[in-house]
Order: sequence, then structure tokens, then C-alpha cells
Amino acid sequence: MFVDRARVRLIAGRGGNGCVSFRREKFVPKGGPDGGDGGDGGSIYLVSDPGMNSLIRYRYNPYFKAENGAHGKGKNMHGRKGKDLYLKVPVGTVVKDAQTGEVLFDFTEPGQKFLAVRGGKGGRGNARFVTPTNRAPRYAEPGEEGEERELLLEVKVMADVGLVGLPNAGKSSLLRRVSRARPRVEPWPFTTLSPHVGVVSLNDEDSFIMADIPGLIENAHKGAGLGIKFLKHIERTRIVVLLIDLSPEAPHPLKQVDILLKELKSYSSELAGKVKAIVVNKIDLIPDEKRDFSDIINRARDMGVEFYAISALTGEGVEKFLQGIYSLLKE
Ligand SMILES: Nc1nc2c(ncn2[C@@H]2O[C@H](COP(=O)(O)OP(=O)(O)OP(=O)(O)O)[C@@H](O)[C@H]2O)c(=O)[nH]1
Ligand SMILES: [Mg+2]
Repeated sequence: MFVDRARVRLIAGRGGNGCVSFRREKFVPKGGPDGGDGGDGGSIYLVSDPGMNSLIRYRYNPYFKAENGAHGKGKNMHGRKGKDLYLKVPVGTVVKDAQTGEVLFDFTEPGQKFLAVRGGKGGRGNARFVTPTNRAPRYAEPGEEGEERELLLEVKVMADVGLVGLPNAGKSSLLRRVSRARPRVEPWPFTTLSPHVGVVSLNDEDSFIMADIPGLIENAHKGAGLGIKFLKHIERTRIVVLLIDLSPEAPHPLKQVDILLKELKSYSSELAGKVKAIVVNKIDLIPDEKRDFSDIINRARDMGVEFYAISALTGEGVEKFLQGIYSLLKE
């Protein structure tokens, strides 16, 4: 489980001012007051939507302002109400006040609505202030300011896909290529020390969450390298992808598959059962004519999993891999 966070600043719309106006018509010498009311400012609501699986859009665009109410006009014309804004958040989002940390709302199911900032009330026009003793009031109310608030949104997300591979296999490079996550990439093992997660957007509607975890080595279950504790971060992913390093310094690809499967199994057979694809990375290092992956393709076939060949560096094969993973997720 990863915590996805975003801080947003919300400003509700101002109410429109009430209007001071008197009826002026040709044959009505002393028209009464006819200033209309200002419209209410728009409010901002948060709404839980099952189609949202991360808060990423708010991280890049954290500022929202709802429309102001229009001012009232003469002839008793009321100002139009400012439009409300509805911001979609994933189910599971917890809303906190950014200043105090107080929990304001907890979205536990789809379709819940939380009024985050209320629009200012429109001011009343002078027509409303007529009394028996003052039949021609020359004042109207101004519109109220809209509420303004900074909120912290937090959601615990479960990644859809977990990348598992030896150190240096290129897991972080792949995550960087396909998402906006920015895990560090270095030409030496054990660069990644804690899990990272990124949203992979295939287009406006289709996206999934991919997690990059520290590299696994042989005997990790006995504590070698960074051990296997961090596998708990991908325990609840739906799919595990084995990322195999094709560079000459790495063990033979089949050997890598064996090591990874063994370590996964020693953590839990359920996790090992989530392996749905074997992906060989760094194909750019191998000239076209030497690309023969038949042994590993056969291995994938035996295991009943998919096979992809990619280069996280050049992007070759990556699109096809993402599409394949996405169709697996949809099944
Ligand atoms: N030629 C080539 N190099 C790659 C490719 N993908 C990653 N690398 C290189 O491999 C090295 C390791 O990449 P990382 O993405 O840090 O590997 P990692 O699997 O995240 O490694 P750890 O975090 O240590 O487990 C870096 O020098 C990358 O530039 C690739 O497709 N082709
Ligand atoms: Mg890494």
C-alpha cells in the first residue's frame, strides 16, 4: 500500500452584490426601488468516483476557484448563481485540513459528496429593504466572500502492477519512462531503497498504477541484500511482472527467473501466483540479428504467462507491453 497525497487550495465563488436601483418609467413618476439580489457564489464539492485511482491530477493542478455570483441589476433582476465545481477523488480518500491536520471527511464509498468550500451568499438588492418607514432605501448588501481553504487529500492506493527484478534490471528506469514517478536510476545495484509508485496513463481514460520496489537477489529470504520485507508493498497488487536484465553482467535470464520466483515463493505462494508476465529489458544492448529469446519465451509459455521484450532506455516494445498488461488487468 502506498499513500498518495495532494494538497489543494480551494476558493469558493464570491456572492454577487445586491443592486440599488429605482424604477424609472415614462408614466410612473416615482418608481419604487427595484434593485435585484446578487447570485450566490459557486461552491466546491469533492465527490468520490470509482473511475479515479489516484490524486495525481491534483498534484499538478492544485488550485481551484468556483465561479462568482453575478451582481443584481435593476428591474428586480437577480444575478445568476456561480457554477459549483465538483472535483473527483478516488474512493478511500481522506480529506484533512492542511493547517490543523483535522480529518474533515473520509470517502468510504463511491458517489459520496463533501462540501469543501461554500460559495458566498449573494447580497440582497434594495428592493428587499423596503419598510413602511423607508420606502426608498438607497442601500443594498454586498456579496459575501467565498470560503477559502487548503486541504490535504490522502489516499492509500493499491498498485495494480508490481515490478520485481534483480538490482539494476531497470525497474526504476521503466517506471520513469511510463509514468511521472521519478525514482532514482543509477548504474549500480540497490539504488532503490523504498517502493515507488506511478500512474501509467494510456490515454485520458485508461490508466493503472505501477510499483517499483527494491531489487531482489538470491537468498533475499535469508536476509541477503535488502531482504524480502518490502515485498509486503506489492502483496496486494493484482499482477506481478518479472523484469529480466539482458545486460552481459547479469545472470542468465532463465537463472534470473528462477531466483525471482524462488524468492517470491518464500515470501508467499500467493504472491508468486500473481506473476503474469516475464519482460526482458535492455534489448537495445543486443543487435537485431542476435535477438533470440526462444528459451525464455518457452519458459514463459510453460508458466502460462506472457512475454515481452523492451528497452526502458529507448522505449522499444514498451507500448506493446503496457497495452498487454492493461488487457490483463481488465480481464
Ligand atoms: N542499455 C540499457 N540500460 C538500461 C535500460 N534500463 C535501465 N538501464 C540502466 O540500468 C541501470 C540500472 O537501472 P535502474 O532503473 O536503476 O535499475 P533498478 O532495477 O531500478 O535497480 P535497483 O533500484 O538497484 O534495484 C542504469 O544505469 C540504467 O540506465 C535499458 O533498457 N537499456
Ligand atoms: Mg531502482
